[in-house]
Formats: sequence, C-alpha cells, structure tokens
Amino acid sequence: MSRILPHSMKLSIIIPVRNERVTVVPLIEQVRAVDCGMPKEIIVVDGASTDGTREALLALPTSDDLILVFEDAARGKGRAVRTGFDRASGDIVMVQDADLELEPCEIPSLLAPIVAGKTDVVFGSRFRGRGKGTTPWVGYIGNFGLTWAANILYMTRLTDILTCYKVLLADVARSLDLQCNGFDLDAEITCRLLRDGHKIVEVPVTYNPRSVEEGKKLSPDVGWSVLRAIVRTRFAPKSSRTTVASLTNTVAPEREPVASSSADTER
Ligand SMILES: Nc1nc2c(ncn2[C@@H]2O[C@H](COP(=O)(O)OP(=O)(O)OP(=O)(O)O)[C@@H](O)[C@H]2O)c(=O)[nH]1
Ligand SMILES: [Mg+2]
Repeated sequence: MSRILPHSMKLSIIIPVRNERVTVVPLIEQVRAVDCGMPKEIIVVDGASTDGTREALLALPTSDDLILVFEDAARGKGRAVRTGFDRASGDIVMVQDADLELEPCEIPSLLAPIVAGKTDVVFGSRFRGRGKGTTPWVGYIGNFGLTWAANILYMTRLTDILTCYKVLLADVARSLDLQCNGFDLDAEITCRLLRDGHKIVEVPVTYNPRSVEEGKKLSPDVGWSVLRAIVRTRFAPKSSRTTVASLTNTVAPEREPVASSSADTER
C-alpha cells in the first residue's frame, strides 16, 4: 500500500475509564511521556466513576493536550470508545485502557506500520509470538475461541481480536458505523474492518493481566455478546462509508456524531 501522509500527523489516544483511581493518573503521565514522533491529544472518557477517579481527573492541571469527558452513567467501555472517536481531532486514533495492563511505551511500535504507509490498521497482540504468557486460562481460552471464530468467518489469521490496542486512521474509524456499547465493541471494530477489506497488522505487545479483585470489569459472560457481534457483523451489509482508503483524500467524510447524552460534561 502506498499512501501519502500529511507532513504533520496528530495522534488521538482515547482512554475509557471507570473506577480506576489507582492507575488512571499514572497511566496518563506514562502516555504523556511517550515520544510518538507526532503531537498527541489524550481523551479520557469517564463512565460515572464512584471511587474517586473523577476527582483525580478533575485535579489534573488543565492542558491543551487533555480532554476530559464525564458521562452521567456507566454506559459501557464500547460507548466510551465511540464517544472518544467522535471527539478526536487526530489523523490516527487509538485506544488505551486505563488499567496499565498494556504499556504505553510500546505505542511507537504500534504506530510504525501506519506511519510507514504499510497499513491503515494495527492491533497490539498480547499473544502473537508469546502464547498464553501469564494470562489466566479462562481469559486465554475465551479470547482464543472468539478470535478463532472471527478467523473462520472472515478468513483471516489474527491472534487477539479483543486487544484494547487498536490503532487506526481516524477516517477509517469513522467509516465503520459502530453500534456496540460494551466490550463487544472490540469484536465489532475488528469484524467491520475485515468485512470492509482493511488489512490488520498485528504487533506483539507486553501484557500484564490483572484480576477481578484488582479491578477487571470484563467477565466470562461477555463472550456471548462478543460472539453475537462477530456473527451479526458477518451477515450485515458493508459500512455505508467505506470511502476512505487513504489520507491523500482532501475531503474528509462527514462525521456522524455519537448520540451522546446531553448530561455528559467536558473539560
Ligand atoms: N467509560 C467507561 N469505561 C469503562 C467501562 N467499563 C470498563 N471501562 C474501562 O475500560 C477499560 C477496560 O476494562 P477492563 O475491565 O480492564 O477489561 P479488559 O482489559 O478489556 O479485559 P481483558 O481484555 O480481559 O484484559 C478500563 O480502562 C475500564 O476502566 C464503562 O462502563 N465506561
Ligand atoms: Mg484491562
């Protein structure tokens, strides 16, 4: 793929967060410290946290590179990510969970294939080249089974469709007509990309899994909603806005706003 990229690209890093008081501020500091080779903005979408996360975010000094969105209720990680995509002003968007399971210092290696023009989409795989690692068996087998189902239905060979590290051109993200609100959004993004013919490059990343006791909100029953998203997307019509294959286009496709609640606030 050859693509002419704008001289000055910008990265938008979307951080969905609910009740992550211990990790969210260190995470933001780590993200800020990373030299991505381009300007970046950080968009934190807080899902009505009740553990002091909101107060910790509001105590941060105001800064041009930090946008805080406060939802009036916990509407799910997927909804928060879609809100972030909609607010993003960068050329590249990516998701970074707030829990330090994945390491922000690896962001540059995720960006590299896109900056080099090799692909529009990169996933950070927790399993490629390293197998199960320290991942608990239930999470590993669940992810393996769901990734396998997507591989069969979309004839591909991915190793981790549920990774939070999804990095893509902003125009591609906006072209996907995403609908899911929960953890199933990870599958929906993957499957819509595959269905629309985008090449997904996987880059291995370091994974430090946490337990439910340490705050993990994903539970095994999420598997059913993920499987539904995989199957539903396979038989749904293609995205109506799969127009942007390259940043050489001078006219950006119209952005469809997430129907965010009027009760959401932004700082
Ligand atoms: N805004 C918002 N964020 C959420 C919500 N639920 C979870 N999150 C955030 O989404 C991120 C991922 O949640 P986790 O519980 O760590 O789940 P996970 O890491 O995807 O699970 P694994 O893939 O198994 O590692 C974390 O930063 C959470 O705080 C929600 O309802 N609203
Ligand atoms: Mg996590």
